[in-house]
Amino acid sequence: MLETPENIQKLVDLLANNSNEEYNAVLNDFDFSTIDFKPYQSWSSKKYTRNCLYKDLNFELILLCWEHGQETPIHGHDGEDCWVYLLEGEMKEVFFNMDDNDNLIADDSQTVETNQVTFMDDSQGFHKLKNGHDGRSMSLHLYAKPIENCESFDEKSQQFVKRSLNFDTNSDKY
Ligand code: CSS
Ligand code: FE2
Repeated sequence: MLETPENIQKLVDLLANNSNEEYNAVLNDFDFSTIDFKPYQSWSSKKYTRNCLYKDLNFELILLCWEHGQETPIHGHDGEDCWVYLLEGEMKEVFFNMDDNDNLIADDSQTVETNQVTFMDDSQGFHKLKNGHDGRSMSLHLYAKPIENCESFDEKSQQFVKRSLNFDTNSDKY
Protein backbone atom coordinates (compact mmCIF):
# COMPACT_ATOMS: atom_id res chain seq x y z
CA MET A 1 0.00 0.00 0.00
CA LEU A 2 1.18 3.50 -0.76
CA GLU A 3 1.51 5.51 2.41
CA THR A 4 2.20 8.72 0.64
CA PRO A 5 2.41 11.29 3.48
CA GLU A 6 4.61 8.88 5.48
CA ASN A 7 6.89 8.32 2.50
CA ILE A 8 7.21 12.06 1.82
CA GLN A 9 8.11 12.36 5.50
CA LYS A 10 10.77 9.63 4.99
CA LEU A 11 12.34 11.69 2.22
CA VAL A 12 12.15 14.87 4.34
CA ASP A 13 13.84 13.02 7.25
CA LEU A 14 16.63 11.78 4.97
CA LEU A 15 17.22 15.33 3.72
CA ALA A 16 17.10 16.75 7.25
CA ASN A 17 19.64 14.17 8.46
CA ASN A 18 22.11 14.50 5.59
CA SER A 19 24.25 17.36 4.37
CA ASN A 20 23.89 18.97 0.95
CA GLU A 21 26.82 16.88 -0.30
CA GLU A 22 24.63 13.78 0.09
CA TYR A 23 21.49 15.16 -1.57
CA ASN A 24 22.33 13.84 -5.01
CA ALA A 25 22.70 10.32 -3.60
CA VAL A 26 19.61 10.67 -1.40
CA LEU A 27 17.49 11.55 -4.45
CA ASN A 28 19.09 8.86 -6.62
CA ASP A 29 18.54 6.16 -3.99
CA PHE A 30 15.02 7.11 -2.92
CA ASP A 31 12.19 4.86 -4.15
CA PHE A 32 9.77 7.42 -5.60
CA SER A 33 7.31 4.65 -6.58
CA THR A 34 6.28 4.63 -2.89
CA ILE A 35 4.75 8.09 -3.36
CA ASP A 36 1.50 8.83 -5.17
CA PHE A 37 1.95 12.42 -6.36
CA LYS A 38 -1.60 12.76 -7.71
CA PRO A 39 -3.06 14.55 -4.67
CA TYR A 40 -0.28 17.15 -4.91
CA GLN A 41 -0.50 17.89 -8.63
CA SER A 42 -2.15 20.89 -10.21
CA TRP A 43 -2.19 21.81 -13.88
CA SER A 44 -2.64 25.07 -15.73
CA SER A 45 -2.82 25.87 -19.43
CA LYS A 46 -1.10 29.22 -18.70
CA LYS A 47 2.08 28.26 -16.88
CA TYR A 48 3.81 25.35 -15.14
CA THR A 49 2.59 25.04 -11.54
CA ARG A 50 4.62 25.01 -8.30
CA ASN A 51 3.20 22.78 -5.58
CA CYS A 52 4.89 22.87 -2.20
CA LEU A 53 5.29 19.50 -0.45
CA TYR A 54 7.53 20.68 2.37
CA LYS A 55 9.37 23.80 3.43
CA ASP A 56 11.47 24.73 6.43
CA LEU A 57 14.36 27.12 7.04
CA ASN A 58 16.89 24.75 5.46
CA PHE A 59 15.21 23.38 2.36
CA GLU A 60 12.01 23.12 0.36
CA LEU A 61 10.57 20.33 -1.79
CA ILE A 62 8.37 21.49 -4.64
CA LEU A 63 6.46 19.47 -7.24
CA LEU A 64 6.41 21.20 -10.63
CA CYS A 65 3.75 20.18 -13.17
CA TRP A 66 4.46 21.05 -16.80
CA GLU A 67 2.06 20.91 -19.71
CA HIS A 68 3.57 20.42 -23.15
CA GLY A 69 5.64 23.44 -24.20
CA GLN A 70 5.71 25.16 -20.80
CA GLU A 71 9.04 26.59 -19.73
CA THR A 72 10.79 28.78 -17.17
CA PRO A 73 12.36 32.09 -18.04
CA ILE A 74 16.17 32.07 -18.03
CA HIS A 75 16.99 32.37 -14.33
CA GLY A 76 19.51 32.15 -11.51
CA HIS A 77 19.10 30.54 -8.07
CA ASP A 78 19.71 33.38 -5.59
CA GLY A 79 22.93 31.79 -4.32
CA GLU A 80 21.19 28.54 -3.37
CA ASP A 81 21.66 24.94 -4.50
CA CYS A 82 19.03 23.37 -6.76
CA TRP A 83 18.44 19.67 -7.42
CA VAL A 84 15.81 18.46 -9.86
CA TYR A 85 14.52 14.88 -9.97
CA LEU A 86 12.44 14.19 -13.09
CA LEU A 87 9.50 12.03 -12.00
CA GLU A 88 7.69 11.84 -15.32
CA GLY A 89 8.23 12.95 -18.89
CA GLU A 90 11.27 14.56 -20.46
CA MET A 91 12.70 18.09 -20.16
CA LYS A 92 15.17 20.18 -22.10
CA GLU A 93 17.67 22.16 -20.00
CA VAL A 94 19.61 25.03 -21.60
CA PHE A 95 22.54 26.72 -19.82
CA PHE A 96 23.43 30.40 -20.29
CA ASN A 97 26.35 32.60 -19.37
CA MET A 98 27.47 36.18 -19.97
CA ASP A 99 30.09 36.67 -22.70
CA ASP A 100 32.85 39.31 -22.50
CA ASN A 101 30.41 41.97 -23.74
CA ASP A 102 27.82 41.10 -21.09
CA ASN A 103 25.56 39.41 -23.62
CA LEU A 104 23.66 36.38 -22.48
CA ILE A 105 24.59 33.34 -24.56
CA ALA A 106 23.40 29.75 -24.52
CA ASP A 107 26.52 27.67 -23.94
CA ASP A 108 25.24 24.16 -23.31
CA SER A 109 22.09 22.08 -23.24
CA GLN A 110 20.92 18.63 -22.26
CA THR A 111 17.86 16.44 -22.39
CA VAL A 112 16.77 15.36 -18.92
CA GLU A 113 15.22 11.89 -18.81
CA THR A 114 12.76 10.35 -16.35
CA ASN A 115 14.45 9.37 -13.04
CA GLN A 116 17.46 11.60 -13.74
CA VAL A 117 18.80 13.99 -11.08
CA THR A 118 20.31 17.31 -12.15
CA PHE A 119 22.07 19.96 -10.11
CA MET A 120 22.35 23.69 -10.69
CA ASP A 121 23.80 26.67 -8.82
CA ASP A 122 24.90 30.23 -9.64
CA SER A 123 28.53 29.18 -10.22
CA GLN A 124 27.27 27.49 -13.42
CA GLY A 125 25.48 30.65 -14.56
CA PHE A 126 21.81 30.61 -15.57
CA HIS A 127 19.51 28.00 -17.04
CA LYS A 128 16.02 27.38 -18.26
CA LEU A 129 13.90 24.25 -18.27
CA LYS A 130 11.31 23.37 -20.90
CA ASN A 131 8.86 20.54 -21.30
CA GLY A 132 9.41 20.04 -25.01
CA HIS A 133 8.17 16.48 -25.30
CA ASP A 134 4.62 15.53 -26.36
CA GLY A 135 2.98 14.86 -22.99
CA ARG A 136 3.04 16.27 -19.48
CA SER A 137 6.15 16.28 -17.32
CA MET A 138 6.49 16.33 -13.55
CA SER A 139 9.64 17.25 -11.63
CA LEU A 140 10.56 17.41 -7.96
CA HIS A 141 12.70 20.43 -7.04
CA LEU A 142 14.83 20.57 -3.93
CA TYR A 143 16.19 24.00 -3.02
CA ALA A 144 18.61 24.47 -0.14
CA LYS A 145 17.98 26.91 1.24
CA PRO A 146 14.49 27.81 0.01
CA ILE A 147 14.43 30.34 -2.85
CA GLU A 148 11.97 33.21 -2.42
CA ASN A 149 13.16 35.38 -5.34
CA CYS A 150 15.34 34.75 -8.34
CA GLU A 151 16.92 36.77 -11.11
CA SER A 152 14.80 36.12 -14.19
CA PHE A 153 15.56 37.26 -17.71
CA ASP A 154 12.73 39.37 -19.10
CA GLU A 155 12.59 38.82 -22.87
CA LYS A 156 10.73 42.11 -23.49
CA SER A 157 13.19 44.44 -21.77
CA GLN A 158 16.15 42.08 -22.39
CA GLN A 159 17.13 42.54 -18.75
CA PHE A 160 17.19 40.49 -15.61
CA VAL A 161 14.38 41.30 -13.20
CA LYS A 162 13.66 39.98 -9.74
CA ARG A 163 10.86 37.38 -9.82
CA SER A 164 9.16 36.15 -6.67
CA LEU A 165 8.52 32.42 -6.60
CA ASN A 166 5.01 31.64 -5.39
CA PHE A 167 3.21 28.36 -4.76
CA ASP A 168 0.10 27.39 -6.72
CA THR A 169 -0.73 24.83 -4.03
CA ASN A 170 0.79 24.23 -0.61
CA SER A 171 0.48 20.92 1.25
CA ASP A 172 3.16 21.70 3.79
CA LYS A 173 1.67 21.03 7.21
CA TYR A 174 4.49 22.56 9.20
N1 CSS B 1 13.34 27.84 -10.61
C1 CSS B 1 12.14 27.34 -11.22
C2 CSS B 1 12.29 25.97 -11.76
S1 CSS B 1 13.78 25.63 -12.63
S2 CSS B 1 15.05 25.11 -11.26
C3 CSS B 1 11.03 27.31 -10.21
O1 CSS B 1 11.27 26.86 -9.09
O2 CSS B 1 9.94 27.75 -10.54
FE1 FE2 C 1 16.28 26.61 -12.06
